[in-house]
Amino acid sequence: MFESFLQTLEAFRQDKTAAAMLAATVAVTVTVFYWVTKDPPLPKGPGGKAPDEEPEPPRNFTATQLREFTGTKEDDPIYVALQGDVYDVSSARDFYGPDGVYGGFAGHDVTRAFALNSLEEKDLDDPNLEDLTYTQKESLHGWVEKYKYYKCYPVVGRLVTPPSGLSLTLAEIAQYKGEEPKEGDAQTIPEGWAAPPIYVAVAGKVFDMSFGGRMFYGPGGPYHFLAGKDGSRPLAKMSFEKADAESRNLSDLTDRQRQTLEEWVEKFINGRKYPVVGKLID
Ligand SMILES: *[C@@H]1O[C@H](CO)[C@@H](O)[C@H](O)[C@H]1NC(C)=O
Ligand SMILES: CC(=O)N[C@H]1CO[C@H](CO)[C@@H](O)[C@@H]1O
Repeated sequence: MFESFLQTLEAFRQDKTAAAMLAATVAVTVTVFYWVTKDPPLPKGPGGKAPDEEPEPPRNFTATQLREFTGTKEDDPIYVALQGDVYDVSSARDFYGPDGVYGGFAGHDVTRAFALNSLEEKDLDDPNLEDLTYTQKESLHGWVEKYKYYKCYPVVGRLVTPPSGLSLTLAEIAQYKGEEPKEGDAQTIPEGWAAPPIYVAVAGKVFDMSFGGRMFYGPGGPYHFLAGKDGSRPLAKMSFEKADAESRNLSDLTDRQRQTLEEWVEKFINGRKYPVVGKLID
């Protein structure tokens, strides 16, 4: 259909007949109708461009995720973390870009380095601020003011250290669906986090999707049905079926589906770098 649409357009371009114009209109209408009425798309496989590649509202970053934002390519954003906030300093690419004097800061927590007015690598990503002198604290304060009020770099999120090494049952995971806790809920938003965690178990590992995946796994997102669940079967089968999301039985998966599952795990760990907070236990 697309091809014939192109041919019609070509005829139209050459200004052959008014009929071509009419045909083009019909083709466009049919195409639009097709896209509007077709089934909702299945989750895209790890090979394809995942829908969770789109821009996000403010989010929380792990240190590992922050490392990605060094502006290596011309249009890539450049982020640095200062006192827990992650700033988008892309507008100062001349300084923080790969060729800038502050290029080494890109993708790092610069809090201690800024307090010490240090360009040394060892002062990056060092959370220790206890030994700062009064002057160093003042210096840090000055940088924060500069970032916030003078440069007005946008804050894109928070730098957060997620838990790791937890052993979680399915019942425990079910409490972390990224929904705002209601009065009397056992689960609360951890200190320093704005958004509650979103746990999804995949092949025995428990990922927190709130680190950059909130649009997809959070409330209202297309994959929210996996939140608080063991997502292994639905992801392996690329299935939106409720029965798959409720089942943990993997015995009937085909080799291809098992491979797809492995690819998801690989994508979550090395691609999206969602933190693994622990393992799923029975
Ligand atoms: C898992 O699924 C297979 C194939 O459908 C079935 O034979 C088996 O009984 C199931 N196992 C459990 C524990 O439900
Ligand atoms: C969406 C999201 O999770 N972002 C939050 C990360 O945490 C900080 C503070 O804890 C919030 O301000 C962000 O909105």
